[in-house]
Amino acid sequence: MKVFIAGIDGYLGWALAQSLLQRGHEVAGADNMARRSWVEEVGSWSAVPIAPIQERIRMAGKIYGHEPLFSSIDLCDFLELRKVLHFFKPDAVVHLGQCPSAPYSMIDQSHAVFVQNSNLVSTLNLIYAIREACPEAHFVKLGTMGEYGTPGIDIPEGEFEITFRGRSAVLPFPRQANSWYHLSKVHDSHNLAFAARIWGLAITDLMQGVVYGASVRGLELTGPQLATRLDFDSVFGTVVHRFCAQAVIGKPLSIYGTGGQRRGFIALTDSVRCMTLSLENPPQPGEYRVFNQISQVCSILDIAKTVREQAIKKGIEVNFDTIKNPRTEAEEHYYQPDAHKLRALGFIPLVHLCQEVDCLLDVMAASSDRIRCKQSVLAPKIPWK
Ligand code: USQ
Repeated sequence: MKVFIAGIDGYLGWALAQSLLQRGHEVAGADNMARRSWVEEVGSWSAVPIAPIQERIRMAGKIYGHEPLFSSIDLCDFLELRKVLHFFKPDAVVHLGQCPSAPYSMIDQSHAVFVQNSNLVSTLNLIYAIREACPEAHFVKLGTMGEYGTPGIDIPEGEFEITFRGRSAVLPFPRQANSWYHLSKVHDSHNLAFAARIWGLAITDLMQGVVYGASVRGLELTGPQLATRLDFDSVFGTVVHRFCAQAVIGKPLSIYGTGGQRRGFIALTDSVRCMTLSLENPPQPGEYRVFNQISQVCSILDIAKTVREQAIKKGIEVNFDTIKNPRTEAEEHYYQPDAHKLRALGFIPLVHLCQEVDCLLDVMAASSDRIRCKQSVLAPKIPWK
């Protein structure tokens, strides 16, 4: 299959590209290196060094026997994007090329506008370019579990059956996102459902939970060319990575509020496997399907305890720091998302949280000098209000 990855230089994009190459798929990708500059803007860098994209692409060609076609375009540049899709004619397009940070979108007015503008425009450009250049292609779009928020009832996969004033219908499940970033994904979801409906595009919208991990089973993600980026700062680092980074440099784990917030989590290995399953099992033309992409649900306190348990085994002492929550979010709540559709395609989670935390602690420990010299970016500085 020919797969075009928008955002091939990112955390998920670079891992997925290598996994697809290893499975014998033909890969092309685009990236404008924005993720590198956003992380630099907030004063941080990846815990593991990563090479310039051209070096990464060359190395991928050497290792997997096929060099991905790479375009350094901005997804907001429709004319360039359209040219690339006309040239490559993919069977599938995966959109991983968005700003993924809730705190970044909450910095101020210009960051909120930037995140919603570039995220929404990139998706709209991709659906228009697909419609024109490769209307049969399957569009796999990365959404987020955060679209649903914490509604206090079970969370279905995208839609649910509702009875109102005596009439029943299957309707989109309400979205109650908690940041301008998460809301950008909500708006995307509506745009995608509409595109499938009017043009017959085949679309998969992945509601992914918090991803963690530095490894992908079956791949050697070592060295700056093959490793995928690993952020730990308070803006682009996600909670598992941040706790592991804090543990290895002897800082207390920054639990926001009570730590009772519950989320769906998934290891990088399993995220890549889920995306691959979606790609290899496309929907029908005109079908817009939503998958909840998580492998387990736990609280932030559970994550902190797991990091502490694994760290203790390595002789690392870990303390907790319960700090005032910079976000406006529920801290004690019901959280029960469905996650059946990917299982029906054959997904069985391979990696358990404690296994990958064990591995992450080793990776972070080997990078502790890089983390220590950027430790001022560990403390959260962006309040929601
Ligand atoms: N949290 C802490 N301490 C920290 C960092 C985070 O307690 O040091 C808490 C937050 O308050 C939040 C939870 O951990 O309740 C998750 O925060 P996060 O920063 O790990 O993740 P989040 O901002 O929700 O966003 C991340 C990715 C985003 C993706 C989303 C999936 O950055 O791209 O869409 O996870 S989900 O959370 O399911 O919406």
